[in-house]
Parts: sequence; C-alpha cells; structure tokens
Amino acid sequence: MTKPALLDQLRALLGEAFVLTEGDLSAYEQDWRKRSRGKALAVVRPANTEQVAAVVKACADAGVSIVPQGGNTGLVVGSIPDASASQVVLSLQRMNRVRAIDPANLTLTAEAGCVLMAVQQAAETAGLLFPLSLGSEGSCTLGGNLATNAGGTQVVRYGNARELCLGLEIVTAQGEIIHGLTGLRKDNTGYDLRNLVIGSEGTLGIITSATMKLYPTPAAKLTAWAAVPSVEDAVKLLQLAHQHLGANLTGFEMMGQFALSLVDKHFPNLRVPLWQQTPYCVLLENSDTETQEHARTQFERLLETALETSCVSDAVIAENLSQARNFWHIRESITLAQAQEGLNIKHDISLPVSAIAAFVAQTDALLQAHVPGVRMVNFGHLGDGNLHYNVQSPAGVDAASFLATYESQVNELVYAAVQRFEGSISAEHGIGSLKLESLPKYKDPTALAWMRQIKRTLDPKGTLNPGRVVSTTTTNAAEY
Ligand code: FAD
Ligand code: 2HG
Ligand code: ZN
Repeated sequence: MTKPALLDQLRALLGEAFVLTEGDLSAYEQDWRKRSRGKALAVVRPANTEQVAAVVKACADAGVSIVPQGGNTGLVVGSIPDASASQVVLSLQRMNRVRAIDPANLTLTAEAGCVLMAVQQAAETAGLLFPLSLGSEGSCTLGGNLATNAGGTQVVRYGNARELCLGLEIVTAQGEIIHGLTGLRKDNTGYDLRNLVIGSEGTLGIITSATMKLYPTPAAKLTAWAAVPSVEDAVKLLQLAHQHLGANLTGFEMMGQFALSLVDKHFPNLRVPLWQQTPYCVLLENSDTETQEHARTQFERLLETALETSCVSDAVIAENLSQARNFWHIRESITLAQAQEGLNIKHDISLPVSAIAAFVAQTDALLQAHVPGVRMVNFGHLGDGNLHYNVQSPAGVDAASFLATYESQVNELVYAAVQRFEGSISAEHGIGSLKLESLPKYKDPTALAWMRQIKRTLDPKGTLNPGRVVSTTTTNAAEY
C-alpha cells in the first residue's frame, strides 16, 4: 500500500481531524530536552482501544512503523519519530479517562493517556493514594509511566510503576487486543505478559489501559531538609532513617551543591535552604499512619541521632504544608534548572546503596582528571540507589561543543565505573535510542539475546518503535 493510501485509510478510521500531517508538529516530533527532532509521516490520535488496534493493523499491513507516544516527557529519545518522515506517531493523549475506582479492592483503572496528576487526583477524590510521583507528573501519562517503568520519588516505600500495576490492556504489533485488565493480586496462570510489556518502551505492545494499586492515605506527612557533609554521610543518614521510620520512610532524595546552585540561579524565588554551606542536601519524607505529632517526634529523634553522629550538620523540619511543598518543588526543579542551563550528559544509574559513596568519590576524580573543571549535577533517589549523575561542561565552555567532544568518552568512563560497582546504566528512564548502543556493552549477552528473540517473535515486522531498546536489524550478533 502506498503512503497516501495508508493516510486515507487512517483518516477513514479516526476521522480527518485526528490524523495530523500539516502545521507545527514539534510537540510530537521533538524530544523534551530538545536533543533530537524527527519527522513523522503522520501523528494519529485514536479515541479508544479499538481504534488503536485498527491503526496498528493498518500500519502493519502497509509496512509502516509506529512510535507510541504519551506525554513526550521521556529523557532517552524513545517517543519521537526518526528523521525519515515514514513513521506514524500514535499519541494516546485522547484516551484519558479514569474508567473505574474500586475502593474495596484498592484499585483504579485508567486509560493510557491519562496524565499522571489526573490519576493521583482521581485517587485523592476517592480518599485514597496513588503514590507514583515524578517531576513531570503534570504532563507524563500512565501509559508512558508503565512503558518506561517509571520510578520517581516514592519508590523507597511503594516501588516503581511495575510494582503498582496489576493488569494491562495491550494492543499487539498485529493489531490484536490482550484483555488483561485484572485487579487480582494473585494470578499464576502462566508467563507474566504484563511484566514483559512494562518497561518495554513501546517496542512489544501498546498499552491502552491499566489497573493500578491504590493505598490508604497516610494520616500525616512530614518533610525535612538536611545538610550532609558527604555522600557517605547521606548513606549513613539513610540507614538511620530506615531504622527510625521503618515503612514510614516515603522519600529520600539526595542533591549535590552544584545541582542546587542551578535551582538557586534559575528559580531564585524558591529559596533553597542550606545549600551554600554543605556539599550535599537530603530531602526526607515521613508518612505516618498515626498523627502529625507522632511523625514529628519520630523525625526529631532521627535528626538528633544524625546530628550527634555528625552525618548531618544542620536540618530543618517543614513547619507547614507550604514549606513542605517548597522543599519538594526545589527538588523537582533540578531537571528544569538543568534545561535552562544548557544540555549536559545525563546518566540515570543505579548502584548498591553500599557502593554509592565509593563510586562517586572514584568517578568524580576520574572525570576531573579527564575533563578538568567539569561540573557534576549529582542528585537523585538515594533511597533506591538511583543517582542522576549528570556531567555539565566546565564553566565558560559551550554546552554543545562539550557534548560533541566528550559525550561518548564520558559515557564510557561513567558506565565502566557503574559496571565495576555492579550497577545499571539505566535505573528509571529506560534505553530509548539514546542508550541503544551502550546497552550491549553492559547487559548480560544471553539476556540481550533473549530480548532480541522476544522482540522478533512478538513483532517480526518491526512495527512497534523499531530501533529503540534493542536493535534487531544488525547482522553483527556480537554487537546487538
Ligand atoms: P513518553 O515520553 O511519551 O514515552 C516514553 C516511552 O514510552 C517511549 O518509548 C514511548 O514509545 C513509550 N510509550 C508511551 N506511551 C506508551 C503506551 N501507551 N504504550 C506503549 N508505549 C508507550 N522518569 C522517572 O522514571 N522518574 C522521575 O523522577 C522522572 N522525572 C522527570 C522529571 C522531568 C521534569 C521530566 C521531563 C521527565 C522525568 N522523567 C522521570 C522521565 C519521564 O517523565 C518518564 O519516563 C515518563 O514515564 C514518561 O511518560 P510519557 O507519558 O511522557 O511517555
Ligand atoms: C528526576 O529524578 C528525573 O528528577 C530527571 O528522573 C533526572 O534530570 C535528570 O537527570
Ligand atoms: Zn529520577
């Protein structure tokens, strides 16, 4: 089938208004960080699962590949088309209904294009908690969260998107529908297809709806901000927090001085506490099942011990909700502040918590030796062993030329260190196309071979997001 004939078929399936080929399509064609820009054959906006299935079938029959897209907030260039003007972007944004909430079963079922914040709000309206929380929650979607197995700031207590998901409705690469919207917590009826598709970044199936776990809302929530002298001290504080707060510890974020200086520079209204006097700050959250007073007493005991043992040099407990929100706002603004500062080299890595201090000390030194004056935007979800270990050009050096000269060397240096410390080169953002070539160097080769085999079996024509996560086109098996 010719491309014009496919476009006619898509228009007949969805309606003229929902097949976009003209005008400014940059919101769909450019990635969030503005690193890459592609060109789509068309952007299609189906309204329901049957339409998604029909679009996939039509494209598969025509030999045209599809890039599924939610909020387009991904950070690994996985949700935009390539430059060939021959791929269809399938946006799930019109599928944004919360279909059901079952308070007795503690579940919520929503369509894939539901914005994360809307899911959180629907749960809140029902008096319950949907704990997934990311800085991009105002625009990322539930489908995108599941496709990337997103993490965020509550993983230390509630797990990442995978742990929150009970059931999925999926459109396959052939345009069939898997009706898997179960709310069961136990279901051992064979291979776990839900978990195969979660984290597959749109390469194995299109998620059209999901059933997610909800939780009782904590009776009290308290936030604290602590200055810590070193990463080692932050890790000591984490151990103390586990001991003192147990399951009440719902957030533990570490932020380096340079990361906070960027927030201070680009968002001066936020008034970052303590950052000038310390190399690192930590944001802690205590969600109590009892009372606000109980939460405060627990926090005070924790911080007293931390001050006595000198792993904390100073600390503030938020006095009220607005101060707590401001602390979180500062943390969530680091990504935006980096975007304002200019591109840097991002590394979303995870390590055993016990290895993090040594990793940072050694890798900081290696990077300084390699590129003197390089500035580290080091922050992240320390409670999960997940660092955003980002490398910014030395002061006065243009970001674009820094990336052009150093990106691959810096990646190799950092990823080799991650490997030595038995970590992962992608903790929560995924592989996309940005890390496609790095993955084979660090993934177990047999595991990678299984991944390629699964992709080829489920999507033999390469209809769904080809060239992302794994490449199946190379002839060099040793490479991919
Ligand atoms: P998109 O960007 O549209 O797509 C991401 C990938 O999923 C692509 O490969 C796409 O093809 C695929 N996809 C999208 N929808 C579907 C679907 N319905 N079915 C199948 N495949 C699909 N990530 C974290 O994990 N933790 C964070 O703390 C975090 N913070 C962020 C803060 C900011 C300011 C920004 C900009 C990003 C942040 N991210 C974070 C990254 C990003 O928001 C997440 O990866 C998010 O889950 C992507 O959702 P999305 O709807 O925008 O997906
Ligand atoms: C976060 O934790 C996100 O804020 C983005 O995962 C990380 O900007 C980054 O590198
Ligand atoms: Zn993160």
